[in-house]
Amino acid sequence: MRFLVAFLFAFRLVQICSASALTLWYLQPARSGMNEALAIGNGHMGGLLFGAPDLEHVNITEDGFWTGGENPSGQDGTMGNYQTFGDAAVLLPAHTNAVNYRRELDIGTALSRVSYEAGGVKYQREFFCSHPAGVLVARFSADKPGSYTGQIELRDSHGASTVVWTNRLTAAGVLDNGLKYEWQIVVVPEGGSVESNGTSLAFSRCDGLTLLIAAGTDYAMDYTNHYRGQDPHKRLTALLKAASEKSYDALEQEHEADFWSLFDRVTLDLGPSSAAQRGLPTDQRHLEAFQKIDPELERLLFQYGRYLLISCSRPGGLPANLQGLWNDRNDPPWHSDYHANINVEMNYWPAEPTALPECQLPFFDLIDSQLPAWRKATAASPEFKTPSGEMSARGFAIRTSHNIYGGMGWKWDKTANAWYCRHFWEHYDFTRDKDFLRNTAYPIMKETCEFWEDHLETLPDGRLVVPKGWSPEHGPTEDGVSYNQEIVWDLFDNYVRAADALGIDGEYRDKIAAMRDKLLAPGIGSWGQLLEWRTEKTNSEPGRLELDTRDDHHRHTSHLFAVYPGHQITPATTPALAAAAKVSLDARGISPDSDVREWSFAWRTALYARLGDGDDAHKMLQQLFSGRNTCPNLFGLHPPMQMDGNFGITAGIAEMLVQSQDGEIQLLPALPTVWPEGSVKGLRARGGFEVDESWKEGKLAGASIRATAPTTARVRYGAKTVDFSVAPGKPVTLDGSLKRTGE
Ligand code: FUC
Repeated sequence: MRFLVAFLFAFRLVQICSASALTLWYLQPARSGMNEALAIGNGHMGGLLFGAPDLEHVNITEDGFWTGGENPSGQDGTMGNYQTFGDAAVLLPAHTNAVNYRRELDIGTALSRVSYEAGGVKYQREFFCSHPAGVLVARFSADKPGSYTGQIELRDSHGASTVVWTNRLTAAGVLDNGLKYEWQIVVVPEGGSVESNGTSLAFSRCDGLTLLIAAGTDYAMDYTNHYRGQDPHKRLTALLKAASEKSYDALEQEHEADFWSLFDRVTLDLGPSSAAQRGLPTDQRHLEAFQKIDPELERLLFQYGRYLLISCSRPGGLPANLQGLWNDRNDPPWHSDYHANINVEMNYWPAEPTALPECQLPFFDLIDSQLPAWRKATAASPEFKTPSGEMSARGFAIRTSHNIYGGMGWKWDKTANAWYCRHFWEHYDFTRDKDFLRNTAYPIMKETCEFWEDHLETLPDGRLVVPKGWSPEHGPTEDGVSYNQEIVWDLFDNYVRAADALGIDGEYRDKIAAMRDKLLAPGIGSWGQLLEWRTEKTNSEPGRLELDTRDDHHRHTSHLFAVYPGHQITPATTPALAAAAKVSLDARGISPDSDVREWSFAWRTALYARLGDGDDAHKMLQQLFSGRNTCPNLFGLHPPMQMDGNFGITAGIAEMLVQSQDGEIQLLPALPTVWPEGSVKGLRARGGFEVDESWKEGKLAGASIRATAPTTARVRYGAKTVDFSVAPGKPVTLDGSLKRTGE
């Protein structure tokens, strides 16, 4: 038994030491929520932590808390907004003139802490948001007894009054759309006393306090019941009862065990930073890293995307929206909604390659729950008359924005339906979960193929085009836009592979394969660029960006979808188109006074990686550290704050290290010269593979390939390839020349 305790202690020590390098830390409290506060979440409920000594406030959100409804008009202004519950406030009037202040978020353990000294007392706060317990936990402790006197308020953002009962504060209400919501704070004192003082709880001379917070609504991902389920009261009360019957340590241990079961699947080492860099608070450090490479901060940025995805997207909940899970206002930018023309897809780019496949399930669940409303809206829209003039009868289309009630807003994004299908296919391709493919992915992929079978138009030369498409958010609406063509190609190609994997629908599979091969492919323009539209533009929209010229620095690189996330254009299989894509990508540029945004850099990191250019990929990554593209809390900054870049850069870094879109596992396909040595463990590759690799002096030092089922693998490093069989539990290890070792 003693050995086990010693081992666990040592293990925890190692975790804390390695985790400490994965810590965001600051020497002052947060002033603004979305830009400075530190985020914790359990996939459903989230907290933003501000950390002021005399007033801790925890902004609370929960993923189903939306106004709006099915919004049949499709008007952007009537689709509703993601809401915030408001703030749990802990007022500590005596905690002024604090010294030795530090606030931190340790993403290796998903714990946030605040420490300071005031009046000769050392104070500590610790916060986490537990997935297993379903509550947010905040613990206040001190090195002297009786040091906590103050009050706790529940500040509801919709003005609901607080009901106070012994050690519990509750606020509940109903939004204009009929959604019921409730949140509760239970206070567990250590010593001292807690009593009601009308609409808040007063505590006096406590040695410490633990707050347990739960929040929820009666939202349900169920169209047939108008997206309503059970009143949240009983569920929240039960969660808090169960949590209050556990010790703080027990709650923390079960939280950390749950978090580590996902987070610890992938470790990354990009080499050492300097002691000077490690000694900088994060709000200063990231600005320096924009100028001078900081490998440990780049590693933290990679793991931050995984931390945020685990914290805001867990099975049973709703997917990450434009702000992930967090939101401190009831009229957030772009509704804090799901944008279908790059943003929500980017949120999920890291899920499969960085070993978080279950974090993508909420995206599939939401899509599935919205389909009845989306089909209805599409069938009713004159925008989707078929070439023969019929109203759309099969499948669905999506507008650029959507909420959680089947409601959509702004312009239709013609091929977002096919882009969403790519995520279902990728989940299968990485996990090789045949049941998921058969029961979940294949039906929506086939339905969307049928939609495009009905809607594609045929040019006189027999090539197929998407009619009246648009390259998001600039340029004309016209037939044969590259973005639209590439996404439908991707859908058809993935559908063919899905039908082959299941061995079904051979006749329809052949029909779609033939249509795929007839799709108009993107062309190459006069200055060697990949054409964004069917014909090269020689004019520019009055007052807007140049189109199709070297001065077109638009934030979107939609015409490069086929390079990433798609796989139609690769240096190996389509060298001319890949070279043209590079010309277009280089032309988009990185000038801060252009239209480029934080998520643009994430996408461009992945694009350069796919084109085998590690140094330019790293150059894009480094842009993210500038104060123009990243907030002090390392959230992406559009502006305003937006989270897709946080997820996208994690995927982009993974793409620099391992790729698998060409039917083989490519090791170090885009290693930048600024990462001369390092290692990564646990990345996933299509085909059900897990990949470890290390490198020294910029060259592969070794790799280990594991499989979740018996299969064969082809591994590539540079011009060399090796083929071998892999079985579960029998990893294949290779040296830097791809020679098998350890046999
Ligand atoms: C798309 C982008 C914008 C922004 C918005 C949320 O419209 O073009 O830059 O990211 O989504």
